[in-house]
Amino acid sequence: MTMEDSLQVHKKLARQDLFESEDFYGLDELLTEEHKMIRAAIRDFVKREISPYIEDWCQNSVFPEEIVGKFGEMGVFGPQIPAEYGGGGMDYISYGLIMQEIERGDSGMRSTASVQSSLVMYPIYKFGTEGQRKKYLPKLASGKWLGCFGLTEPDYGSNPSGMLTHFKDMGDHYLLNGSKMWISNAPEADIAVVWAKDENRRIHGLIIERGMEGFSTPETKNKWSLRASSTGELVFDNVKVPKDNLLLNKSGLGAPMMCLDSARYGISWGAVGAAMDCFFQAKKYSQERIQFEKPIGSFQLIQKKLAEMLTEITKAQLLCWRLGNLMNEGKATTAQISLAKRNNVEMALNIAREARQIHGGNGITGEFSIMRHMMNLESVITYEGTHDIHLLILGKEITGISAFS
Ligand code: TGC
Ligand code: FAD
Repeated sequence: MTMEDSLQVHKKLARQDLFESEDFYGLDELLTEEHKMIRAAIRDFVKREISPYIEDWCQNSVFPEEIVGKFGEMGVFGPQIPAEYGGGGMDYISYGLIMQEIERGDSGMRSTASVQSSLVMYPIYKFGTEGQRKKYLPKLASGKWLGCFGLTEPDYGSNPSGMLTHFKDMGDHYLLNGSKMWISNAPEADIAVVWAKDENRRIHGLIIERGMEGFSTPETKNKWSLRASSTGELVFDNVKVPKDNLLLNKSGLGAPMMCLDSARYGISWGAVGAAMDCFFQAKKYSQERIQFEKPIGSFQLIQKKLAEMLTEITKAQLLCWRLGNLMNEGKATTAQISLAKRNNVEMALNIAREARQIHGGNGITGEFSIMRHMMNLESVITYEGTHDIHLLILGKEITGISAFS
């Protein structure tokens, strides 16, 4: 077989998704049989339903709407929500493993899942009335409906407390005006959990349904990142919102921030998935690619890259496992979650960059998932709080002094 033939075979195999995970520190011993079964089921699903198509979806910037129903059938939506509302009633380690496996396939697919679970189902479950829970959660869990979360505005990203979107009490309804931008799932969403200020400038969550007059969701085009996830704006032009759609049980910035704690936790695991995929491919490529009549994996500089990748992935896995247990005990703090999100996303981005180098020219093509992960992770390091915002959250925790105000 010539080198060209061998590369062609390798490319076909990459599309087939032969991924196998490393477990360098025997972390599987820390998981229950149920955790391992959930992970295996989602890994199998990703290999079957995402990996064969994801390059085409991304190259053509297509959000595969049919994935929403499939995620619902797989129990990907609301794994942490009680079963009586259609959720999975699982623990936070299971939730993390699901995010890890989906993001191993693609960060954009994980975005769809984490927005639905942590940013739409979670606030409705946590801050909604029983009527709202029963009306929305089963449809969201099954994937019949897709939701989105509107916090960021054109002029208020890292500092959402300045938001301008507002509503007025009109007696029998609220009147909502304003706009949100950079909203994952917006163009296809059936409902949006939107954060807006009342007449006393207090922040509340409202459930906005597609079809309400004055509500539109223009798509954000020309992204180089998360191309299989759809992103858009939410525009509210005198939208009449029924009073039943207010999330009654918590107000203030703390409400959306609690949702972000849950989503950022999931991203900590998801980023490890993307890193694991890059490492798997880099290791395989380094064993197969011949230069100077030897596999490139025989060169010390390539071994250094691989050794450092495995070290960082192992440390991040341990961090996730411990954080998952703190989440299960209800003890995880915002700063602990920031540390894990910040560390793990940067780790994954660095690994994607190193893996791309190991692939040489091939690394820039869609034949391998590396460049796609790398571009996706540029969004992941920005959304749910930028890398530097998480550093400042940690800075405040350490010093007791806020750098924001
Ligand atoms: P600060 O003074 O720190 O806090 C204001 C009020 O909020 C409370 N709070 C929390 N409560 C519960 N849990 C948390 N994690 C909380 N964080 C803050 C806090 O106690 C206070 O309450 P009160 O009653 O005393 O008023 O706020 P600040 O104005 O200094 O702002 C700092 C902050 C926290 C907003 C900033 O650090 C930050 O996190 N900015 C980042 C914004 C962000 O992450 N946006 C994400 C948008 S959603 C998204 O990106 C989805 S992408 C999804 C995908 O596709 O996967
Ligand atoms: P800015 O806040 O303008 O920040 C610009 C730069 O300034 C950053 O480097 C930041 O770290 C830095 N900076 C800001 N303040 C400080 C400071 N005090 N000290 C030091 N540096 C600072 N939002 C939603 O509400 N829902 C969604 O579903 C959603 N999905 C998204 C999907 C994608 C693909 C992307 C890219 C974003 C999404 N976002 C979403 C928005 C995301 O949360 C914001 O982009 C993010 O919070 C940063 O806000 P910004 O883009 O306005 O940047």
